[in-house]
Amino acid sequence: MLQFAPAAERPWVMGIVNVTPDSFSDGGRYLAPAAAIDHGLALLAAGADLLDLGAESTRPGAAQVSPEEELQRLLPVVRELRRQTSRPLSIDTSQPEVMRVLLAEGVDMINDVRALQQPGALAVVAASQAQVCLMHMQGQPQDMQQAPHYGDVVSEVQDFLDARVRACVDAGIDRQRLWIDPGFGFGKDLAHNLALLARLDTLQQLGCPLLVGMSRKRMLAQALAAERTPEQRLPASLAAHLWAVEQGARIVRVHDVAAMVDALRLWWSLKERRA
Ligand code: 8Y4
Repeated sequence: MLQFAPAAERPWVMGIVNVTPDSFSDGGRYLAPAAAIDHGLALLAAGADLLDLGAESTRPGAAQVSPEEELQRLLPVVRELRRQTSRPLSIDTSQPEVMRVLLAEGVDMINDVRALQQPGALAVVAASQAQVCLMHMQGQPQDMQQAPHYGDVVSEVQDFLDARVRACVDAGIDRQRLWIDPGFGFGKDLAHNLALLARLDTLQQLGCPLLVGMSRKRMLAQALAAERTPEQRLPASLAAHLWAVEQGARIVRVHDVAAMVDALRLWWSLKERRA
């Protein structure tokens, strides 16, 4: 079995593949899978260690998608990528039925922004051998950015993730399969995001490896106090993710794989010199 980013190894780059049909194109239904497959293969060629495939838009304000629709989008993409690569495939989903079907297709990881809280999700993952990423979110994507509020954001996120780790272990999911993620931008304002990033090392106390994703997110422009389109956020993204790996993050979830791989390669060569 494939070792999943062990501690002694360099951090891994997870490439983001969106499998959402272009609503402006009638051909979306047919073209979307081919475009997503091509994009996934291109990210692997650019050095991605694994891919995260998602069909539900979890951006602030996005509408929900039925499990049937999610599967219709994801299945052809998962099948073809599974045929073409042995690199791990992660699925960004919260729906147990989507998890069940795609785990049977051989995916390696479930990346759930709702941390397996949907009824039935724990049991579906427990019946597999897959890795799972438990992410923190306050509220739901439709309303999460309206009024995020915390007393102490770091300890509240830590307590939530601790409770979800316990729920997983109680449901029969091996601790060794669990990843944790503070969920940058998910029901958090700039101050919350920066507090979590600055103190990311404290989440290590939970004993699970950390996965983080800040690629192209608004917090990067806000931190610079500057107008930056999502594509213009790359320099800040590289700095933020290098900071995160310095604090112990072991997988970074990004759009711009080639740039992140270069940045991490340099960072890792310096780490190894000191080892
Ligand atoms: C531009 C492009 C601006 C994308 C914002 C975004 C995370 C995640 C997402 C994360 C984990 C996103 C599915 C939000 N973020 N999964 N998923 N961690 N584990 N927004 O931070 O990329 S989607």
